[in-house]
Amino acid sequence: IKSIRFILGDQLSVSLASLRDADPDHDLIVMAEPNSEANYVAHHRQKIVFILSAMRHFAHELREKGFAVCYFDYENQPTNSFSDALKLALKNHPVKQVIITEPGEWRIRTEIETWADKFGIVLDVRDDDRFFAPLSVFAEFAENRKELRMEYFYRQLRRTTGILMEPDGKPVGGQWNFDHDNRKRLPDDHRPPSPLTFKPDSITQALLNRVKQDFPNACGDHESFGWAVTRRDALTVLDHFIEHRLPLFGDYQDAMTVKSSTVYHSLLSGYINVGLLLPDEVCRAAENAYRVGKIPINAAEGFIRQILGWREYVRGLYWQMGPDYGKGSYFDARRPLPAFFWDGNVGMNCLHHAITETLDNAYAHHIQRLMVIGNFALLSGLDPKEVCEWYLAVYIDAFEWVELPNTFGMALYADGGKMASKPYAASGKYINRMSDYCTACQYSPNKNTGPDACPFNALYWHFLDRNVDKLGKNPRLAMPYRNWSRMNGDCKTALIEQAEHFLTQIDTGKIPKPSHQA
Ligand code: FAD
Ligand code: DLZ
Ligand code: SF4
Repeated sequence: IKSIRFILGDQLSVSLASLRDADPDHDLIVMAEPNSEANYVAHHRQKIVFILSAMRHFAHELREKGFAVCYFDYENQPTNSFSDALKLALKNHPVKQVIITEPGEWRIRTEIETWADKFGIVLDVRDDDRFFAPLSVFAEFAENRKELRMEYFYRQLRRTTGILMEPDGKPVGGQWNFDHDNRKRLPDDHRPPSPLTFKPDSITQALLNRVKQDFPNACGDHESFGWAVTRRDALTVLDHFIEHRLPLFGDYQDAMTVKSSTVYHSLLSGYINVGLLLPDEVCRAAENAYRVGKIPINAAEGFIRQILGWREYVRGLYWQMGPDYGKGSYFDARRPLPAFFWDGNVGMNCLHHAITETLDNAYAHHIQRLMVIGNFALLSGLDPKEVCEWYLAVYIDAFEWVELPNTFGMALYADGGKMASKPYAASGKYINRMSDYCTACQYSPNKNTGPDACPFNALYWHFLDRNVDKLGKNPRLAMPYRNWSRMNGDCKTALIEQAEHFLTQIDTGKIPKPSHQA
């Protein structure tokens, strides 16, 4: 054995930079399930089972290819950290060289940086080229720019990859963006098809049987586990999505409904983030479906923008901002996370659905994450640290490089606008326009004050009013501030009192529960 190839839980791709030149005769693969990774937040039980099962299947695949895999599972060979696992591996196989692909978060990057000195080895850390853009390309993009915006980075990547581009350098369909076509409400009689799920095999089932007792800090329900855990099954999900869901993905991209927790979304984020699917193959499959006439341009562009645009942008931003991104709070928000984030027991029907579905499935789609839960956290002034920890824990796809910019930057605007040009703050009228949640809610989206007024309405004005120093000059908020200033004094006072009453209900834990439980 000449070298160790250390593979992390979100690096399950055979084409990984640190695997593609590996040689079964000379390289030892090391993988581990350390205590540190299971416990840095109260991960959802499905997330733990998903990652561990996918890792175990991946190790099996590598063994079938002839590799020796030294696998530290949590049951039989427990370890405290990745460093601990490497130390044990080196004890049995004292090699000079360790090869790894750069990890997905600062915490582990810092840990790995100690390895060369600590273990007296040569450490080869390779770029993670599963992304479209190397980090140096983002750094160059960011250089000399006063503000960073996704749209420009996305267009740059469309050009360099040629995805959805005409030979003459123009975007396919004549526009870069079809967002205005992608804001339809789901018709009342329309029920989206169910996504593809899988019956757990013996490896997954064994983990499901033990997850509750072995990971007592974990949250959420594991009963509904239907995730793919191998590349083969993840590819089947991709095909199924392209065939049955992508055609209407664009139209209903922003829609929310009690009838479906997934609408037309792909549910591919977990697979892409752990490496079972590659972003390039996912985008090319969507592009191909458009080019052969199976899907409209608003679906193809809308979907590809999420991966080639947002996913690449947030990854670049995470590393560009440095290890302190995520500390502090632009609005000085300090309210603790309400207990209902852990059980969904809240009477606001939109929030009740979004949180309950999250805890049941380790999944909520983007608009639920951003415009319901995130919007609530922003308007109520919840502490960004606690909110970010919650998001990092509860979703199947949550890894810090992607979770943090989305939560801290996009949803909470806690970075003061480094990630997004304005806070995604909205009243109940937005939620009512894009969903059917309000019909069965004890509150009314059309009322601003009174016991049955939608709390989002007064909170929205309270948020703008209390942050006027920080947001009053933002041109994108000129209209709501103008409306606020034109409102008469009594009206303003009533709204502020209404919001403060509600905030007190949060602080005292007396926020109304769903009416059937009240
Ligand atoms: P689809 O709607 O089908 O989108 C297709 C793909 O595009 C996704 O699979 C994902 O790979 C990518 N994508 C879409 N939006 C984003 C985005 N904003 N940033 C990065 N990639 C994106 N995504 C994560 O992968 N991990 C997270 O921890 C995470 N946390 C989030 C927290 C908040 C507060 C918000 C607002 C968004 C977060 N997102 C996160 C982004 C997005 O909500 C999820 O990627 C998406 O909901 C996953 O479901 P899907 O695969 O069905 O996505
Ligand atoms: C999130 C997670 C969990 C729960 N467990 C493991 C594990 O047992 N082994 C592992 O290698 N990775 C795990 N992960 C993912 C890591 O916390 C981390 O986010 C990535 O490895 C960073 O690249
Ligand atoms: Fe949510 Fe308000 Fe609608 Fe109730 S009325 S579902 S709280 S937006």
